[in-house]
Amino acid sequence: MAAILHADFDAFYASVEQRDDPALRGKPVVVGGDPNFRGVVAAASYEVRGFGVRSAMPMKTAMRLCPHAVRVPPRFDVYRDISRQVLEIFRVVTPLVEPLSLDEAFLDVTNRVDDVWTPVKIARGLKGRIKKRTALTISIGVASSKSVAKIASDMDKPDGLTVVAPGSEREFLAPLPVSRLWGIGPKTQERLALDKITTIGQLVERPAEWFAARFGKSGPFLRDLANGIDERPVVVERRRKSLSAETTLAVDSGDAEYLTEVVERLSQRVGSQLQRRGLEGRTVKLKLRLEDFTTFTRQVTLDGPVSSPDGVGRATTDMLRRELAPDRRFRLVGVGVSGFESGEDAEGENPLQPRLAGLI
Ligand code: DCP
Ligand code: MG
Ligand code: MG
Repeated sequence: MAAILHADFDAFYASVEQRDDPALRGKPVVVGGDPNFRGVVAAASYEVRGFGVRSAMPMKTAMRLCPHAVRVPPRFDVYRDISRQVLEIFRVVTPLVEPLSLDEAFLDVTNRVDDVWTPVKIARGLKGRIKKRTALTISIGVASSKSVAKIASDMDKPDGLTVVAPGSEREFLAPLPVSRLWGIGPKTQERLALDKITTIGQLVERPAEWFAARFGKSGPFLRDLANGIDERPVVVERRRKSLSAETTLAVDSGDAEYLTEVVERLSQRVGSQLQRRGLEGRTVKLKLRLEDFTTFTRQVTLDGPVSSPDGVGRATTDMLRRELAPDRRFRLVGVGVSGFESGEDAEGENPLQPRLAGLI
């Protein structure tokens, strides 16, 4: 039986800001962009969540819900460093670590488990080590699969530890809303509600044919997930397929000079990331969103690979020029590069030998 951990920091960006500025502790904190420039909430501290503030909400809405909230701009470099530190701690336990984002990862500890080191004990050890090293709390879910572990890590936040014993997956999932399952978004949730299906328990009562009819090709997978079955392995190497950056403009604009400047800045950002990672791509993409939210992309495949900020900039500004028109105003622009020929694997290497004793 596999033993999978899913670890996820609590209110990550917001907790880091509270850690580094004692004046913010115990206060409603939102991390994100300026409300006057269409800023969005990246992270909401637990204090501000009581007011209904959530990630991805416009900052304007957040400040209306909680006018005394303190807004802090994000510090990605700091978050990235913490993320690296924690991955190192994870890799002391097992090389089988799959990062999902800066603040979360799966660990396959199956081969590390014995009579003394139960999965729960490993999870407790990790939580303690991370708290000591970063002064932050992380919540962990322990289960026999990725899907259940991920759902479990969210059950007891903040500073949670939720264990789903092998064999009790169905029982654990049954009372939870269907939206907890991978791939069930708000639309699917609404459609299921029309059939009086709101919990995972109600979903699993449906026969296989119903799943196939309702969800097509992904029917069997979803049915498995609802039953607590998920055979997907923890994947250590995940080669990056593309690099991109985008920005919503402060004001919709059709101004050629301004737009070119923005596209060049994004190209610089993507290009320098390419260089930092030693990547070369052949496909350069420009993403555009008009003021009416119509979104489209233009892309070009180059004769030779591109790896420099200027190379990316030449390709994107060319494409931009062709899209400019007197009556066209843009709301968002983005730049991306894909089609890599060589490449690193950011998270693949494991310099540390697994050493469980290091956890205590
Ligand atoms: N994030 C973001 N935009 C989003 C969601 C998240 O920029 N729409 C960033 C900020 C979060 C971090 O990613 O702090 C981690 O995302 P999580 O979904 O794990 O959310 P939190 O860690 O903030 O809270 P939780 O305690 O619920 O995990
Ligand atoms: Mg989190
Ligand atoms: Mg997360």
